[in-house]
Amino acid sequence: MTGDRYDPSGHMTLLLKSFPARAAVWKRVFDAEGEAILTDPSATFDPAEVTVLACWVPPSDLSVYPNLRMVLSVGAGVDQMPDLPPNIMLGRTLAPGLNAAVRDWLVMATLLLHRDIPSYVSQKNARLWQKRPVARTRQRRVGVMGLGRIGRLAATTLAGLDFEVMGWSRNARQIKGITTFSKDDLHDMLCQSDILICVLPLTPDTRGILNAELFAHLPKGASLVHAGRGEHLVLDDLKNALENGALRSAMLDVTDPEPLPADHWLWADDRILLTPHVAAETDAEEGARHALAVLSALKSGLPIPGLVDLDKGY
Ligand code: NDP
Ligand code: OXD
Repeated sequence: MTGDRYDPSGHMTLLLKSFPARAAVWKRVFDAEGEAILTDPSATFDPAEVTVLACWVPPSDLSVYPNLRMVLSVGAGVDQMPDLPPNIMLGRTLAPGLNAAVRDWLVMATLLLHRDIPSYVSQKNARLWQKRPVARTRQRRVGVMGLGRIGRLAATTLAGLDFEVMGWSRNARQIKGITTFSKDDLHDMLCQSDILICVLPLTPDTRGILNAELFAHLPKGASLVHAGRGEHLVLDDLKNALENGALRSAMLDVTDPEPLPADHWLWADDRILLTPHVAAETDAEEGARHALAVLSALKSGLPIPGLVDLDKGY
């Protein structure tokens, strides 16, 4: 092996497959803690040393790493991961800074739609100075699909801004100041959601969940905020919902496909605000510290932070 630290004493070694800037940060953080890391997959090393592989997407043949115990997503999502052999665990990165960044984006998007900014963008383009009634947050009901680390943070922040906030999750959750709904009660939340936020993980249960049937349950003229995954949203149904007035506006951070082709209708539709999957990005230092916590748990047999439940898919 060349270049990276090599630990022949049986310690766990993490192989990071990522871009050089992230690799440099992880190497510095691991070196400071005296932990073994390989950051150059093209270097020569003994694949038997690799016990954890950190990456966005792993190579197709994992059998080259006979002692691999875990694949760790460097992001919050794991929907991009292929099915792994049953003896290999799957983890996701937990990073408070990433959760906070998505929370910021969701709150920003909600406020933009609450204050009807898409209409003012159109008016600006038409050089039209025309006032609309100023909406109050306490008169706006917001439904949050997904009450995980990010959804909870967004829900409580929005409640702090006086929005009337509801949230929906698989299991019943109790969150102070939020009206919560679980699995089969989605429609009860939808029919009261003037602004609907989606921050669900992408799983077989949630793929295509933002569709015509769901939009039909919203109050007429509702708005959609979406930072989950592009595949949650059926874009043809979004278009129809905007046309038939079921929806008034939307702000999207994720699309299917990504990047969005230059000739896609979304670009030209004034009712849509769009950002290119930038609600958050895992900070390299935070990611490295999470990976260290994973290694420590693996060594000590303690619960592994961010371990994915493969039955649930998140
Ligand atoms: P968590 O795993 O912490 O929470 C997921 C939430 O979704 C939980 O409340 C869970 O319910 C709920 N959920 C999952 N499946 C269902 C279902 N079938 N029906 C109802 N509720 C369901 O995830 P995070 O909050 O950390 O992240 C959520 C997603 O946000 C990520 O998977 C990723 O897709 C997206 N994301 C987007 C980013 C961006 O830049 N746009 C950045 C980071 C994340 P329960 O509580 O009962 O388990
Ligand atoms: C993630 C993302 O999952 O950036 O980390 O969407």
